[in-house]
Amino acid sequence: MIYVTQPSMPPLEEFVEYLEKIWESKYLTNNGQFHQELEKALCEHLGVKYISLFSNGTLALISALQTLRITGEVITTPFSFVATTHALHWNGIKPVFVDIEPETFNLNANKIEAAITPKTTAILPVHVYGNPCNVDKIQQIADTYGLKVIYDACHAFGVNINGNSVLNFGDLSVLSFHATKVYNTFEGGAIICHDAATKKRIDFLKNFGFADELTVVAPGINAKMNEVQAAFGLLQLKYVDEAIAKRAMVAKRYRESLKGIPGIHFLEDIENVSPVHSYFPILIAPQSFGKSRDDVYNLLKQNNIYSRRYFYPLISQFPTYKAYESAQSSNLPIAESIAKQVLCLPIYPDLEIEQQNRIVYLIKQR
Ligand code: T4K
Repeated sequence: MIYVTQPSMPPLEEFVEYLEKIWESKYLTNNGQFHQELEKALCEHLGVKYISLFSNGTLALISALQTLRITGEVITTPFSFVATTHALHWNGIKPVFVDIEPETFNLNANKIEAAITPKTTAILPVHVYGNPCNVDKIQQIADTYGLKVIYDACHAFGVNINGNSVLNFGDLSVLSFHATKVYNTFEGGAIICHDAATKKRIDFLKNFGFADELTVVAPGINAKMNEVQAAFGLLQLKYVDEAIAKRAMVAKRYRESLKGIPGIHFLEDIENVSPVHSYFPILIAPQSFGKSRDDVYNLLKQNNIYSRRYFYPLISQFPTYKAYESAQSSNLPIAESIAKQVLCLPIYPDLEIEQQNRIVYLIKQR
């Protein structure tokens, strides 16, 4: 069985040492020792000022919107995991979908202004597959119109632009540490912010709104990362660079073996961006390739290879969102076209060359 991803697991005996410490301390959650250590270690590793750990990325997104008191309408992309828009819905915010760029599959910054109304309060773009959005242009629009920017950076752990973390752009960025991500804590997530006051508010919000034993300053939620997750995170951090280097090898082999095949297109690395190879998406154009994306998906599946059609269907096509004016096909031609063609191939550090050769062999079958 080959899945689209497989978490890289650190040596079990090393994890047992952490577990023994948790057993000794009997401190299992709520800003424990490993939690504090991980926040510090991640700030250093990622090159960011403040990070607040969460139990998963979805709760981090929901809380990020609460942190900045976002209301009304928010401009976002339909080409993402459904949690991006769900986070708006859970906050009673109306998503306004804007089409994506054909080059990066990210929210098209040139189309944002036309979607702004008096009710718009923020922009929620996604660095899809870890490829950075047009951060400068998005900030320029946000400054002009007085909007907040919250990046869904769930695919962008460790991504830098000219050596600067992509997480340093916008007002807040949100990470996911789900098992399927480049860096994982089983389940987990984080919000990155740039000042101590905001970090304080985020920390209150993820712990029911408690500021101290007797003071509740806001209607918070329980989104705390526990000590087992944090310990796993500390251990994973030791191995994450090695894992990314192995992913880079997998990506390179796909590129070499799928290059030049009519009807198959893949994203090139972007200049000045250090990629982490969260995913390896390809586009399959049926007319020139001779088979559709779903033909390839099914052929792989028959051979116990489970690729994924991230992100199909588009979020705008789900029942909760499809009635919105911005969700209509005429507004999202690029996203609709990409969603029909995209297939994410298996990519993870332990994917063996023979397994990868078999995947490529099957894709090339006519
Ligand atoms: N924003 C964006 C842009 C996101 O991509 C995500 C999550 C979020 C927000 C929300 O963050 P979290 O709340 O999840 O932290 C997965 C993940 O559940 C989700 O985290 C991820 N994005 C999304 C893109 O993919 P599924 O339902 O496709 O994954 P699942 O659980 O079926 O796993 C895929 C394959 O990976 C499995 O078939 C087998 C393999 N696998 C999976 C797990 C969980 C393993 O080998 N081991 C495992 O432990 O959603």
